[in-house]
Amino acid sequence: MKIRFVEPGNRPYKKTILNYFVYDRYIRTPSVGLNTLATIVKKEIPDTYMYSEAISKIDMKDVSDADIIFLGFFTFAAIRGYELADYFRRNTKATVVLGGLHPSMNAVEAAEHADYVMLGEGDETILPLIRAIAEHKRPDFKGIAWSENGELVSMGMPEPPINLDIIPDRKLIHNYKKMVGHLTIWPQVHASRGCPHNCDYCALVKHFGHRVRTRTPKNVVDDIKYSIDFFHKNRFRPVKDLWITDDNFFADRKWAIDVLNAIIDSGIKYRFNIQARYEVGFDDEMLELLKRAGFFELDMGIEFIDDESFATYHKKSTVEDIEASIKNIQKHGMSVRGLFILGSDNQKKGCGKALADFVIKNHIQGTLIQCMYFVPGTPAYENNKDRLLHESWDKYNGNTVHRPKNMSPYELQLEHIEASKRIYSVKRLLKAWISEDMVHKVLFTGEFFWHWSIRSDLKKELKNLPR
Ligand code: B12
Ligand code: SF4
Repeated sequence: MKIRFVEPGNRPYKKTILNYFVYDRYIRTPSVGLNTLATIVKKEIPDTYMYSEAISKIDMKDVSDADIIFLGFFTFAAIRGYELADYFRRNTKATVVLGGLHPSMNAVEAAEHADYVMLGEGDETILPLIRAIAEHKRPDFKGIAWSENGELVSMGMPEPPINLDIIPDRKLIHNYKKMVGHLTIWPQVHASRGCPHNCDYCALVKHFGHRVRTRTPKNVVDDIKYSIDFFHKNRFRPVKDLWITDDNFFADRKWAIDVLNAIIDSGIKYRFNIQARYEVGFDDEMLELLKRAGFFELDMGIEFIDDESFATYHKKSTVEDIEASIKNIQKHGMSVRGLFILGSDNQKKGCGKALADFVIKNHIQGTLIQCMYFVPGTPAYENNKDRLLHESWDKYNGNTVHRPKNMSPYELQLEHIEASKRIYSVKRLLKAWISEDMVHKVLFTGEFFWHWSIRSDLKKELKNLPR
């Protein structure tokens, strides 16, 4: 049996010098989730391999005689995902299966482009599905859905997997080793799944659930070691930075402490960044451990800079707490990257400038700004779906895609551009070179050009937005 995994790219890989420096224009980091599933399958089916359009073209000749083709994607890559799935169904004899967050939460839509849609996480249902297909049996068990006469037949969500101790085999991804010299590709490790919170707009908590499930500290450390080795062995790579991508690493405090101690005890000398809610900024013991383990940056899902917006979307935060938390993290010698949403129902014209002022005032040393969007399956979507401008999913990557309450879509896009322009001004670039440490000089320079490319895309979209 021959199995191929394919990760569609929002902007499929194209050979260009820009790939070395500019990250978002050509999304570069391959999916850890799909790589995890390929690793599980490879243990039973030797002829298993993966292509990610983040880093290479798909070898269509190789994929064309596969027995099963699995495609996995998030919302921003859904249009390309469906295009590839349709192509494979037309031009190969393979059974085409879609999975991942977007197909799982939009099964009715996804089932129109596939033989099967896999719901939820897939780790424990993928091998039973392969066996059923091999035996020409209907996979009528939890976690599988398909379309029959235009209607969705769904077997329901599967139980979330508990044993997550799988180290993704990076060698299974075509050309990955060759591409790790690029600065825009970095090692990633995902150590836990699930979050106890309930933010209205969050698709992740719908997909992974409230129950926090963790990998053993040893397995996490082994993955970190392997990942660092994969990136540095026989490769020149000056930048050392590994991203722990968990949505709420600190939700299980005891486990988080065990993982940090395991990193320290392992003697790994590397630089890490990690996603975090603001509460960790009040946990001095955790901050000290993070610093000792080599963490230099906390990526904080701040989202809004006004308490009214937090209340509207049930995000348990206050601006006062966030600012105090940032100060304490900085006091412990780490920097903060802010992840923000613009365009809440409480925001008005001028929110772009206000966001930039907040970032500058609090010395936030990196940002990701996203215009508000609502993903099917979330409470925010149910309450606001009639306000979405379209379902061109490839534009759900920072652009305005909804009608904000207090400004027009065009105006919101301008606010996003304004925030980015103020934060990443030439004046601030020069200032970074005078006053920041070497790591942040380099980071700010990279982000300066990255935001330049983001703004150029945001400007292109302006003509399509209602004024
Ligand atoms: C790493 C990451 C990135 C990386 C790489 C993405 C990649 N190739 O995977 C980079 C930095 C490039 C990135 C960029 C962006 N990202 Co991002 N990113 C993440 C992050 C933090 C971790 C992804 C991860 O490793 N997850 C862990 C693995 C285990 O989960 P998984 O991939 O979902 O896979 C599991 C299951 O879903 C399932 N599965 C997956 N595929 C398949 C396929 C089959 C067939 C089956 C059966 C099962 C299956 O099995 C896996 C194991 O159980 C997620 C948050 C998150 N927790 O997922 C956000 C996330 C994916 N990003 C998000 C966003 C919005 C973006 C940006 C648009 C941000 C921006 N404004 O620029 C950009 C998109 C850029 C573009 N080109 O358009 C959103 C997407 C929301 C959505 N509805 O899709 C997320 C969910 C964050 C959030 N808080 O909402 N991102
Ligand atoms: S805290 Fe983060 S991961 Fe948890 S529900 Fe809210 S947005 Fe989602």
